[in-house]
Order: sequence, then structure tokens, then C-alpha cells
Amino acid sequence: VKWHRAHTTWFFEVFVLERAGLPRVRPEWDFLFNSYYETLGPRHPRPLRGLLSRPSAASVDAYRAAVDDAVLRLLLTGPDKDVEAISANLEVGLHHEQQHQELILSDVLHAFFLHPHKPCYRDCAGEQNVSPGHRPSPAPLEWVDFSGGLCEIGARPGPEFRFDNEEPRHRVWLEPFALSSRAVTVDEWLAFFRDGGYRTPSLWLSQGYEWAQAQGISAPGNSLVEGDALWVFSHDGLRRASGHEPVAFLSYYEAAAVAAYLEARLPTEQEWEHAAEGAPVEGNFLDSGALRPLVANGGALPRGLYGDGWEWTQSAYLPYPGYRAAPGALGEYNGKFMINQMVLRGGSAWTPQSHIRSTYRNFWPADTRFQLTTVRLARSLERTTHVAGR
Ligand code: AVJ
Ligand code: FE
Repeated sequence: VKWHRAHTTWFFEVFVLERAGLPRVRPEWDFLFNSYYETLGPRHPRPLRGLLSRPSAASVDAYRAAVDDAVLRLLLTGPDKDVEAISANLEVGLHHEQQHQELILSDVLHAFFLHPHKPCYRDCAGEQNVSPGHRPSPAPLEWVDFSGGLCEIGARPGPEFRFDNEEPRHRVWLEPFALSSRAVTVDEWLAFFRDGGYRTPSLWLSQGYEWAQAQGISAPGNSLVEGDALWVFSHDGLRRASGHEPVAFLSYYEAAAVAAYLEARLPTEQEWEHAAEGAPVEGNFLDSGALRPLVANGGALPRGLYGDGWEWTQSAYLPYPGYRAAPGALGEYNGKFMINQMVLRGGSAWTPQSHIRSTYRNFWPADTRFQLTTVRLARSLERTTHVAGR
């Protein structure tokens, strides 16, 4: 948590204050809190971040206060020049900080999960945070049809914030497809598990099967199987999962295998965006306070596209046609990661609602199990079949 707070503060110091020609606050901390910007020099190795016993949390508080103060003064007086560029960097800094808010929650949960006592982060009563409207109840899986055709994907030109990886908007062709009305449930995952899904190579991608064997994986991340039940860890502690809640913390490899078991596949990011474009950005985000996926009841189908969990897509994280990384160090923000990662969509119960939009592209490697991920199913429809949907 201390590293994330210092790093987001460092981001404002470098990309806003220094960019505006103001004096540096803590130049001697660049090595510690530069995450991955080669342009800005060498840095502390990522796997060792959690071992930074100095500076203290109190020094990081003071650092943050000093940078906040300088940024506020800059906002009041305005920079001497480059107002546009500095404002743009300030805005990126705010969205960057929202990303790290989510990373703090994922790191805290995973660190507590690795603790033998499985301590809870907050209210240890668990279920108390679930409102009656969200009490688990059966949610039959339905299929929502989309006729596809010529569609547009990516952020429209306009003043709203977007990361560079959401641009440019471009045309794609979608064959008819269907999305599941809800995410895959714990009961569905348990059926896969009991049927020997983790030992059935025909369901798996080769790399995924090898990974699961080598790592001894047979349950989602942040979870335990005990007898017949799945126990899932949340910020409220370890809890026996309801069969009807979305199964969370599956890697891409497992998500693809479970989809195959359920005679479906994962959606492409284009299918996902096309389906989500018209829907209001509403759902179980950080703002609800639940901090975990809930059973989606009511509302238009497909349910729960936004919030609850990041939905794995079968799309590799690649540049859109015509993509151009921003100039300078901020060009390293997204573009250089466009290899060996998969796109996730829709945000999670750890994501601030104001952070998400239909075009938002998250990305993680296929073996990731500490982010709040869920599984949406898709199917291809016959072109000759009458398609009633959108
Ligand atoms: C988009 C979540 C994969 O964690 O590296 C944080 C977000 N980018 N600081 C990451 C990010 C720069 C990014 N993810
Ligand atoms: Fe960062």
C-alpha cells in the first residue's frame, strides 16, 4: 500500500510538477517509485516492492501532502506554458491513481490470503455487507443474441478521458454471436471441478494445461476447496461461497477451460464492447462497498456486464489499427505491454465506477489469479439462423 501511494504521488511529481518546471520534491526517490518508465531511468525491481521498509509510511504521507500542496498551488496560478499538456498529464495522473486504488485492494487481499490465519481486512462478519436485494437466488443462464455485422469499436473523438489504447475508433465485422445473461457461477465451476475438469486436457489450451499441472492448480485464486464446497476469500474474510454467485479469481487459462466445459467460449473484446455500448455504466463497483461480485438480479440482459468482476475476453491485448503511443515517457504507459496479455472488460467490485466506460481495456497475463476476474460466456451463431437480437 505504501509503495502504491508513493508511486502515484511520484507520478504527479514527475508528470505534472516537473513538467511545469517546478522544483522536484523527492528526486532521490525516483529509483524506488518509478514503476516501469525506461525513459526516466533505472528502478527498484518490481518483485521486491513489498520489501521497501524505508521510507516509512509517515514519510510517504508527508511526501503526498507536499505534492498535493504544490499541485494545488499550480492549479490556482496556472503553469507559465504548456497548459494543455500539463492538464492532460494531471488528468492521466487521476485515472492512474484510480488504477492503483484497485491494485491496492488486490494486493491487500492476496497478501492477507497468503497469511496462514486468513485475516480479514475489514468487517469480519462477511455476509452483513450483502443487501437483501442481492441475496443469492437462482439465476438461470439465458443466451442473448446479437446479429453483429459492421460495428464500430474504440473511443469516439471527444473531450472525455480515454487511455491511448482505446483509440482510434475503427470498424470491425462481427459474425452473429450470443452472450450469456450472467457470469459463470460457483455451481457451474464446481460441476467442472467434480467432473475432473482440471485433469481433462481436451478442455484446455496446451499452455494452460501445462501451467495448471506444473503449478498444481485445481481451484481459483484466493479460494480453497474443502470437501464439496468452495471457500472464497474477500476483504471480509474467508466465506463459503454461494453456488449462485459468480466464480471469481480464475486465470484466463481456467476461464477458457470452464467455458469449453460449458460448451461455449469467451467473448472477443469487440463482441463485449458491442454488447455493452448501449448499456448504462451501472453495476457493483467499488462505490457499492461490497468489494466482491454479487448475484445479478433484475435489469436488462445481459446482466452484470459492468462491475462485479473483470470479464476475460479471448482477445490478445494488441494495438487497434492506427494506434499511436503518446510521445515521451507517457508513451510507455500502455503500448509497450501489447504482447502476451489478454484483454479484460467491464471493471470490478474494486474499480471506481467513474473509471469505467464501454471502451475501457484492462489487460493481464493469462496466468493472473489475483485480480477480481469473472467469466462471461459467448457462442457463435449460425449465419443462416434467424437472429432476433441487436
Ligand atoms: C492496466 C492494471 C494492467 O497494473 O500495470 C498502473 C495499470 N498502469 N500504472 C498495471 C497501471 C500504470 C496496469 N493495468
Ligand atoms: Fe502505475
